[in-house]
Amino acid sequence: MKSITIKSIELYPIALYMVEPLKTSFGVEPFKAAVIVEVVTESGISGWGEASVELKPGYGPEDIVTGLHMLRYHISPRLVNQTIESPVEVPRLIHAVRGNHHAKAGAEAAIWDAFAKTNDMRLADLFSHYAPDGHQTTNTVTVGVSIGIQPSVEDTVAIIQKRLNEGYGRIKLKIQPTWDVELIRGIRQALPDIVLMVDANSAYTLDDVDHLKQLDEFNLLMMEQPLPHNDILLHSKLKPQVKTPICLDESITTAHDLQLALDIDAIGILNLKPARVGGYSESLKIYAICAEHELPLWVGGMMESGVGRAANIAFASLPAVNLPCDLSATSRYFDPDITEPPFKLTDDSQINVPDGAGIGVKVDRERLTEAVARYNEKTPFK
Ligand code: OSB
Ligand code: MG
Repeated sequence: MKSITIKSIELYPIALYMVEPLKTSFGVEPFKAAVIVEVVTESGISGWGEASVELKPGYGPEDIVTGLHMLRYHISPRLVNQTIESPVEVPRLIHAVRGNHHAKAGAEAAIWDAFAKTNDMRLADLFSHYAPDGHQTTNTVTVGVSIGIQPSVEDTVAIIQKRLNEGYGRIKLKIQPTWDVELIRGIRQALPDIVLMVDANSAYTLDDVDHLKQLDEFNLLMMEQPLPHNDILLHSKLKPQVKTPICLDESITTAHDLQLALDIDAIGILNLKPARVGGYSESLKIYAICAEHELPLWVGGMMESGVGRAANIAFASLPAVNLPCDLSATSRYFDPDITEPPFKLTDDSQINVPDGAGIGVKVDRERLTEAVARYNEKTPFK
């Protein structure tokens, strides 16, 4: 494959209004914040990536200002002028920068896109190339939708109904200790057969075991990240006490974390977010471990713009991703997005991988400029 030489890196902090905000156990964001990364190669190709940093360090430790800072002063300088023979070399180039996974993932993603475009390949095929032998892209991703905390059970049923009508075959509800058993009981009364799961975003402690056991009767697909973000050990103590499968999100930030979670039997399912683990190179390592151990796997999201979502969709088309992903249609997130064409849901709750090279969707520069202006106007960090 052809190598790329990075000539420059442009950073665009953006704000996009969400069609439907996502209230979680740690709060709600007024808009979707992210840093869009453009890597320009010596031969004039632009690769796009998204550092999906938010406004509050609630899900992860970064925010948009730290993301911008790390990208500008610590990550980009290590990449500009480098010749890259393979995108899996990137983590080594920025290894001296500790942590800051979302920022690193944004830069790495832009390089993956530039590399795929330089070699006139779809990103999905490039990921397949680095996946275990025989793991070709399936060209489609089975998806679900993530629904935030609503004021009442009735409101929640109404939104679920709307999403079911749009074609989503799996519903994820955000929960918190004051809003869980009663909510799920109400949903199950109205909708006994839907594929349903919950995400606690680390809101519980091991003292809540008896409380969490009450969710066992509702036939949930899984319970995502019930316990603290940095505590794999506690999840190993919870897992044998509940019937609902335990899915880890926040706790798994490296391939090493996943190996540990498997070794101590703390995990039943993995939500892999490429941003959380620092990019697609680490994601491919994690993917290979999941495939080897037959650990059920799906790809999560950070309410990414089309730039971040396109790459995640390409990754999620790998065959060992075998549960519905949090990669919904564009209409669930933004109107309009900064990319074209929008991602659409098929009748069987799937999204197709686009045909074009790289991420396969085009960045609309005018909308990108508007989104940067919106960020500069609305940012609380002036
Ligand atoms: O915990 O999975 C999460 C969004 C932002 C931060 C954390 C999470 C989420 C989601 C989003 O649930 C799902 C999506 O991108 O559709
Ligand atoms: Mg989650």
